[in-house]
Amino acid sequence: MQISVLGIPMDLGAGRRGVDMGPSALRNAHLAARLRELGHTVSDLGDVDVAIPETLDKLETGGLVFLDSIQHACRSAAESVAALPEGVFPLTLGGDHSVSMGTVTGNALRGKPGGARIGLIWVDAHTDYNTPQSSPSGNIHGMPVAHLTGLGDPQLAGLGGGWHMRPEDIVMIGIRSVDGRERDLMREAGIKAYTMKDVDQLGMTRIYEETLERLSGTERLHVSFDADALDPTVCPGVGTPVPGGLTYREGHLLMELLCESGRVTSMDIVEVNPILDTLNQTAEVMVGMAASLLGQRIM
Ligand code: 5AB
Ligand code: MN
Ligand code: MN
Ligand code: MN
Repeated sequence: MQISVLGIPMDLGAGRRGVDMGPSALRNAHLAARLRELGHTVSDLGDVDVAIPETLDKLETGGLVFLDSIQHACRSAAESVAALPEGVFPLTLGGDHSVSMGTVTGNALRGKPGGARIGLIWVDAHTDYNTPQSSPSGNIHGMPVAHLTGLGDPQLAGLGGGWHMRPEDIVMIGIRSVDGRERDLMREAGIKAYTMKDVDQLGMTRIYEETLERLSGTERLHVSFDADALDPTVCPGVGTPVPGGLTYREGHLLMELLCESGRVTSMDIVEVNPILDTLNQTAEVMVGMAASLLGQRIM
């Protein structure tokens, strides 16, 4: 397969600095070499232009912090991804999770100007379904999924023109931190979330099977993998750690099964924070997750 790597070195949407170094940490963890070993052709497209926070006025448009610059970076990411030829697998590297507003939009619009029906598998400790009104922090990285479904700020919800995700085409896995009003919005939208309790009770294989069944009507599948879905002992380099996360093997098993499905057409790796990490462990683990999704087998 042909894989195109694109970095979005942005931490404007997060409360803590450092995830802007995520793309560099992932490249240093030998991302391209690992994927080439699997027989893929890998081309690195470099990074999207992202503003440096020190050069900005924090409240650009009143209200949301760094709104204009986040919109700009997400739009560039969406345009770069949408321009890739069909058949190429975009592997997009964050950056904080607000980058996924751009990547998912770009993947939906690729080769289909009105937008394809895309299924979204959101692997995360958090549901990221806040709106500017419901958010306890104001941080945009807690809001990308809401904006993909058309809620929230029109500047961010409008990235795909008239295109939006259908809430029934979203499945979240690894969830263990949801804010009060965010939970109500999730229920109203009817988004399926497998919590850590579900992971314990059902096991990852059953969750995978139900997820594929649920998303069987979609044309393409995108995996958005937030490093904080994994337990903080596995991925310590994240800004919003929550105890009780996915084990190393649960993460790999999900990626291995999704690989076998042959249905996944794009992936994000986000929220890797080298400042908070132990010797680049988190980037190395996340490169392993991408390798499993893209064909690495034990035997
Ligand atoms: B992440 C929180 N729900 O909105 C908020 O890491 C955390 O992309 C969001 O999942 C975490 O600020 C965003 C409290
Ligand atoms: Mn997230
Ligand atoms: Mn998260
Ligand atoms: Mn985070």
